[in-house]
Amino acid sequence: VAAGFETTFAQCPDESSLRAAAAKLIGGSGEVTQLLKLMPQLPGDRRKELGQRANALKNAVQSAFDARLEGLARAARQAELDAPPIDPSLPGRGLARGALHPITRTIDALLDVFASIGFEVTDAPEIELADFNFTRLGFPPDHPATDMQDSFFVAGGEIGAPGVKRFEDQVLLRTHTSNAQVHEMSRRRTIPIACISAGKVFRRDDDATHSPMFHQIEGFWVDRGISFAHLKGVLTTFVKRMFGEQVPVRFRPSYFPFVEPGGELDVGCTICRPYDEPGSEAQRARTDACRVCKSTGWLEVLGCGMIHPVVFEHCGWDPKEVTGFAFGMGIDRIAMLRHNVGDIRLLYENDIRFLSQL
Ligand code: FA5
Repeated sequence: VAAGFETTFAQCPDESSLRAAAAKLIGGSGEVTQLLKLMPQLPGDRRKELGQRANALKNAVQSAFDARLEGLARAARQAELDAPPIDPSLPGRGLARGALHPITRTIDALLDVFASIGFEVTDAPEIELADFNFTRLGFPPDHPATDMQDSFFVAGGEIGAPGVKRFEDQVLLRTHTSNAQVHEMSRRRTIPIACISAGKVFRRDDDATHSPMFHQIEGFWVDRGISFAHLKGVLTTFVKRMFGEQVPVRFRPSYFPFVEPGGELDVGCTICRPYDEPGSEAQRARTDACRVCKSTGWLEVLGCGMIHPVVFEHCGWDPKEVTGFAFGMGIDRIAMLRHNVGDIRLLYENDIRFLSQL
């Protein structure tokens, strides 16, 4: 019975054949198990002796099985360690591909349109003196935007810090890209000047349509004889290229300290006004229900106007010799419209599940 089990176990090449061989001996109906089941039928004096031997055999089989199982596991581990470290037959892990942020794509599209009209792309600082952000643009010192409540002043850059005695010497995060106008007009001495400048701006705002950091694009054109007609022509061309030929445009009067006259430009709501059926019943119903334009049918896109004579004087130009127009718009709003995003803050949470949908 059970002769040569050590040899049998040693010849088993893997765990499953070893387990099968052991089951033939010490499994539920294995040979050694059967033997043990016979014990109660033996006469008393033989039972003790044979019982001890059968149990010793069972323990020997179990120990041989355990030893071989451990030997097989050790050999498998050693084979793993001895194998080449890389398995070139495994499929590779895909690399996640990055993409430009929707705000960056919108900035690129806007700059492209103005560059194609002939505007030069320029940069202006995000950390700025109140002089360039407010004073030279003709903001009166008591204008609400100049207040601590509305703008982020840089620590150590407030009045009272070393070298900061006057309002205009204070340092703040720029509240709009209109500082680009001041830098370019103060730096350059030849006309024409036609520039476009995009970047981050900062205000103490925070809700679904206002973020403390957002993006603006500023454009301006200075030369002899620039008129409001040039402003309308350039901005209408821009809107048609950006939003489509059929989109309606309107100019409304508005106030900014650095332009006179000043205005705002609205485009027909891109959500509720399809332009093939203007004025129809169906379109009016859609506009009445539209939350994006608050049922007005119009979306405010930018502020604009003729550069104020005071700004020319502050930047070293004679307003009797040159005129110009300027405009500034919020880029985030345009990105929200292009991608139908309801909350501006989603654009800055960098959640890949959101961004990958745009
Ligand atoms: C200005 O900032 C002027 N500098 C624009 C200008 C330039 C007018 C040149 C005339 C000539 P305003 O404060 O309205 O204007 O801001 C312009 C746009 O920025 C707004 O229409 C809006 O789209 C966007 N905007 C303003 N505040 C926020 C905010 N907190 N979050 C996101 N977008 C904002």
